Amino acid sequence: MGIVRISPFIAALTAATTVAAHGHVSHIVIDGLFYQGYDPTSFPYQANPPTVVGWATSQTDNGFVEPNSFANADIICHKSSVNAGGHAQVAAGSSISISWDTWPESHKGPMIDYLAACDGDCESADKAALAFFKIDEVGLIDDSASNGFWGSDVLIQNNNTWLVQIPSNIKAGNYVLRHETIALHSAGSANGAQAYPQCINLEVTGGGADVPAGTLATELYTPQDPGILVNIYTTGLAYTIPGPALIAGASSSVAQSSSAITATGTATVPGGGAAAPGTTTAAGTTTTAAAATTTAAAATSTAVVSTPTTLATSTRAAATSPTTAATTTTTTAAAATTTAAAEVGAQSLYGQCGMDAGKNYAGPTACAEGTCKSWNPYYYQCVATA
Ligand SMILES: [Cu+2]
Repeated sequence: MGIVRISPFIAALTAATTVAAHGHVSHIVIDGLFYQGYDPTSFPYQANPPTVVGWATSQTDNGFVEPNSFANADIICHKSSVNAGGHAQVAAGSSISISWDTWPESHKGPMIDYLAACDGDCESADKAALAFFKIDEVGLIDDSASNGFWGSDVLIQNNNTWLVQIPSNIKAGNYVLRHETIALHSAGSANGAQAYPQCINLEVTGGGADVPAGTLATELYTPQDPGILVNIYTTGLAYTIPGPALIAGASSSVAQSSSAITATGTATVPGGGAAAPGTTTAAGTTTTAAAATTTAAAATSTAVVSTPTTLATSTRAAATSPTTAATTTTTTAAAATTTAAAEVGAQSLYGQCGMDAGKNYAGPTACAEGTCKSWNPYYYQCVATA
């Protein structure tokens, strides 16, 4: 919630959900590389927060943007957003796994993803000029379930993770990914919907020639849209997902699954290479007992450098060549063997550790190297000790 409502009547109606924790995108995974997102609940209080791929916001309470603000800048990349200092590289046609730290079951609504091309680096792009085109949308899936089964329910079922495919037909370049859910539990009242936009800087490689037309974020929605002002507590609801139509070549959604993390990526900063705290070298074994799959990963991941166009061409050419040197071997072992291996000893760096909330993880709880960090209730990982 985060909003003190004026009407006592409405306040009483929504009181049951006011204690639920909202969330934010804690990290993304691209081709096994883990990139930290912006944590609005802790970074604003740090003297030197890390440079990440997620846009900074001022919403320290994990709050939302209300429909009455849909025409102002808060709707672009959340409240008082500031460009992310770095970006992650992704090949057109491949998928990005976007993980929220948590999401309340009561906050039902669509999952929507947009891209906006940056004129130059996204780190310095004018957010008010970003024109977003829609690449993914999932709204009401099944109205027969109690209060419906929504895109947000799929997110929760997939450990608060959403998989989105970057269309293969778009032109290579720098883009802001605007990932969003709109909670509709109070949307039957005027100004009751809650938008939670989350922005990430991407450098899309490969791709085609398409340069889709976009819409300014301040023009995506109005408070009166049928997908914004809507009572979801009715039967026979035909829900209309707000915003423009999907672009040609976008899949409305890809099958949701979780992505294995094999190494930690470092946000790339324009002209500077890897962001602090520097290059990460991973060498270890990640064992997922439930899947009976052992992934041996030895990867050195340094995200690709993008140099501002103000630098000399020769410098740019040198700087934009990939510096990632990764060797990843995946072998599928017999379940008995893998499980036995998983239950003894401590987890290696970048492997899963700890205990997940669903108790679906049966691997090592301790880290042989690094410390066990909780990214969300379902995923703990051995990360390098700072
Ligand atoms: Cu809420």
